[in-house]
Amino acid sequence: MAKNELKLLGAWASPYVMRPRIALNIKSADYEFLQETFGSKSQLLLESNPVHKKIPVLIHNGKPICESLIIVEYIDEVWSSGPSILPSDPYDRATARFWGAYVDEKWFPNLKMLSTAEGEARDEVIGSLVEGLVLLEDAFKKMSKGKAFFGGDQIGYLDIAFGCYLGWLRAAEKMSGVKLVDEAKTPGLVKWAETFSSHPAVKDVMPDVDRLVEFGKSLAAKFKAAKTGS
Ligand SMILES: N[C@@H](CCC(=O)N[C@@H](CS)C(=O)NCC(=O)O)C(=O)O
Repeated sequence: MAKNELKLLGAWASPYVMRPRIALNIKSADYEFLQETFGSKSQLLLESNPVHKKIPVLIHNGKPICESLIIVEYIDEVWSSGPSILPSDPYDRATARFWGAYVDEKWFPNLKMLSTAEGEARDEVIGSLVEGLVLLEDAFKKMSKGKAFFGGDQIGYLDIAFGCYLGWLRAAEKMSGVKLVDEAKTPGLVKWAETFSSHPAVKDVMPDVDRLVEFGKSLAAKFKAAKTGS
């Protein structure tokens, strides 16, 4: 049997790093978690991801794979005998990838803006975030078909792609005092978020919300200082 030496370059607070960690847990694959120090990049990271210089990077038998959702797909293909992550149906796969791209390209950037936006801009950001969650609620209804996850009975690609943001979503709610996922508008997502967070493949890698809040505050202070040059 081929050896499977696995190293994951990451950091505890990164939502993107959570993705391969959950995928590897689903496949029961052991790996060495090498955490980068915030604010600096290790030589191994620079060598392994010279294009983006970002985490996560999975190094499988010495070969680097970059970009979190590409890593998740790679894990699913290589550990094909474990529970499937991508749907087997091509249309369902395309739909899951569509919403995965949506959360990364449209939804999460707004969540990041929530901490710095003020006045009317802040209202707009909150409006866009809630609008996005309502779209995701609708996608959840269609994709889950009454089951617990976007992927049906089991955690799948979109559960991982969107669920990795739950820690930061809760931290953002706490820091801003705005409830974004609520029973009235997104009851399906409320329940899904609970089920997802307590899943055995997820619960140990889901970051603590208070720790994220502290980390978020220190990041915001750094960005502010860099902006004002103080
Ligand atoms: N599209 C990338 C995003 C990865 C990303 O933004 N990683 C952050 C940590 S959360 C990072 O490495 N940032 C360092 C930098 O931007 O220099 C993915 O999905 O893997």
